[in-house]
Amino acid sequence: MNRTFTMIKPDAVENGHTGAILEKINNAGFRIVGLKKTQLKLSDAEAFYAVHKARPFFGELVAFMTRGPIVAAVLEKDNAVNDFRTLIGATNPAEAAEGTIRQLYATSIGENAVHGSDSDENAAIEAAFHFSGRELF
Ligand code: FUP
Repeated sequence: MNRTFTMIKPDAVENGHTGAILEKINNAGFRIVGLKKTQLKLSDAEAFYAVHKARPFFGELVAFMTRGPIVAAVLEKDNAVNDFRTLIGATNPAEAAEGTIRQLYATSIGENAVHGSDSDENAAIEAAFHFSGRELF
């Protein structure tokens, strides 16, 4: 079993898609190991997305990610990282495959409904950023 980390982003929470997205995650065979609704502070978003600091969209990205609550989760499944990225679809919803979470619920490349870790190593780092060991079951 592998783990991945996800956030349902402020756009999807605002638009009332939290339940539908969690249902898709559940139906795709992921076990929810940890789950919380929270809101990132600016310093949290800057740290989480530090890898993108030099990119032109960094300011917009951290403003977006802090503008409202998110739902963070740790998910478990065989091949969790890759299978979850398949479930969410391409970063740009206009390019996301039919039936993927981003194709269904995202509005733009910046406001793309969900995050999914891109490696096992980053999944562990990102899960530890949001959850303590006592919050994972
Ligand atoms: P992904 O792994 O699919 O979440 O995509 P990236 O790690 O490349 O990008 C992280 C976030 O940066 C995206 F979810 C949204 C934002 N982004 C933009 O706003 N514009 C871009 O051109 C690329 C990414």
